[in-house]
Amino acid sequence: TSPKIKVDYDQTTGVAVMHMQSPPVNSLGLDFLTELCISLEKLEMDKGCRGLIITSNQPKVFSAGLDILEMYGKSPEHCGEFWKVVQEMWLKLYGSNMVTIAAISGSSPAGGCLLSLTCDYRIMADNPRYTIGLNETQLGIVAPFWFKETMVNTVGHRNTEVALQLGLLYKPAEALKIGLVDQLVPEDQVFTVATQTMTKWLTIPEHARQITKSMMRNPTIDKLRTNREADIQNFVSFITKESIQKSLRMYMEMLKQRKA
Ligand code: CO8
Repeated sequence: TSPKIKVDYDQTTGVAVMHMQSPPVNSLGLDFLTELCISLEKLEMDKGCRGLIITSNQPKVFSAGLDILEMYGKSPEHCGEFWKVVQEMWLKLYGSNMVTIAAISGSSPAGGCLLSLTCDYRIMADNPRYTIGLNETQLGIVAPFWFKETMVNTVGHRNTEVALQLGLLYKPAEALKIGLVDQLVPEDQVFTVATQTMTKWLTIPEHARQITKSMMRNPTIDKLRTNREADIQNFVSFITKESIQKSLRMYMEMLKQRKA
């Protein structure tokens, strides 16, 4: 199988770019996330690699979020294995020593939004057709505490409370207003601006920036790190419930109908 992520690493700038290229919508499945974690580990170990830009090679979509098919009609063992790698992705990215920038070139619901929220800075294409947000409740599921805290750490308690209860998907202008993204740029400039922004971030003394980042993020990271197993159990018992499986099925049918 061809790689779901293309990594370009420029040794002269110390910046790596991850292009997500898993058609049609970069959904985050077990294989995708495993590949992501392996790539991240390699980059993190390379002391010369100081910055990471995450973007999408798929038109109109950054990432459709977690692959619903990994959570629908699967055994508890499979769901547990899947959830573990979702945790791993989050732990690695939210705690990364690198400067991380999300170049959000399209829609970014649920897990796609989470992926971008793990980054240090978010630049989104200014196209009102695109949306971003943690829309879990719309699928009848509940964003776990570490999704919630990542959002609170970004946009504050009140914005998060409204967004999560209603499962809001924001247009770029609204996302910018609450601080869910940091900057909007014309569609064809997302990557260029991400690269320029990276250059600026990389001028800050490395060690000071890294310690500051972990000071901001470690309380949240530690909470998951010390509760991983319980969080997996929670997820598995929730997602395998018949009523939840039914919600997922209805949601997938809605996606198909919307298309027709
Ligand atoms: N997983 C699996 N398949 C997906 C997903 C997904 N997340 N998203 C889209 N697909 C499929 C579609 O069903 C469709 O399949 P097919 O071609 O067989 O009909 C195909 O991908 C293409 O999708 P669209 O035709 O809808 O493509 P568009 O370009 O029109 O739209 C969007 C792209 C905007 C991304 C749209 O597909 C969409 O809104 N997708 C759903 C996004 C979503 O709601 N994701 C939520 C996933 S759940 C999650 O990430 C966090 C879960 C936390 C778990 C907590 C539990 C306790």
